[in-house]
Amino acid sequence: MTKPAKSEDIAARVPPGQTVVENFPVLSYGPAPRLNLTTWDFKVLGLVEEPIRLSYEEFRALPQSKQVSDFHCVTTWSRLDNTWEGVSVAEIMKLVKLRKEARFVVIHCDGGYTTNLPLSEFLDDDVMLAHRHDGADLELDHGFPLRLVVPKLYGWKSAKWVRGIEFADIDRRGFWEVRGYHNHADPWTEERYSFQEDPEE
Ligand SMILES: Nc1nc2c(c(=O)[nH]1)N[C@H]1C(S)=C(S)[C@@H](COP(=O)(O)O)O[C@H]1N2
Ligand SMILES: [Mo]
Repeated sequence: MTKPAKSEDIAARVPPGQTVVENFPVLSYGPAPRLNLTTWDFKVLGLVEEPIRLSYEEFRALPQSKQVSDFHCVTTWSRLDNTWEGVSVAEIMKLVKLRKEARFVVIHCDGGYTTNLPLSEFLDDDVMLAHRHDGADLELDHGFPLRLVVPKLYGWKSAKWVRGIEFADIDRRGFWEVRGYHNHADPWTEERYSFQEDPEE
């Protein structure tokens, strides 16, 4: 058995204004999109030399990895020690050649949700495309068959029902980023709302 973590160790992992939950809340704008795995595909497009399109079988055949990370939703819940299984961003990047102008990423989801992040943060080694959580396939409401996991940023960057990754030279705000949420979303500095953004950036 693993030694129980001391409460002060746990406290150091919880960003300001957050409360740890043991359950796994569902936070979605609208219902889960209808899923059809026979027509499902995953695309990498935008500023790459050759865009790619993978079927569900092709995506599931990619090399797998597993990571444990904490998850922080801007609505103030944090869920610690999530075990995610899926495909690392490094593995996806082996399939394409980025153009040098690429500096930002837009994640496209079934149902029209999008989110944006800087290329450097997308390429962080803890970012992954997950299809399993805590030892089981993702539930539909948690993003099955595929979601992004970005542990260092608030949960709305961890897009569910991902269908495409687009590389761009300019930053385009995603679904929540145009509706008042912060463009960057660092939970440790409480980058919650867009009015907090530095107008110089
Ligand atoms: N496609 C899509 N992805 C999404 C959302 C959404 O509404 N649609 N909500 C985001 C928000 S605000 C959070 S906190 C997390 C919540 O993930 P969970 O529902 O698995 O807890 O998903 C994010 N990804
Ligand atoms: Mo959220």
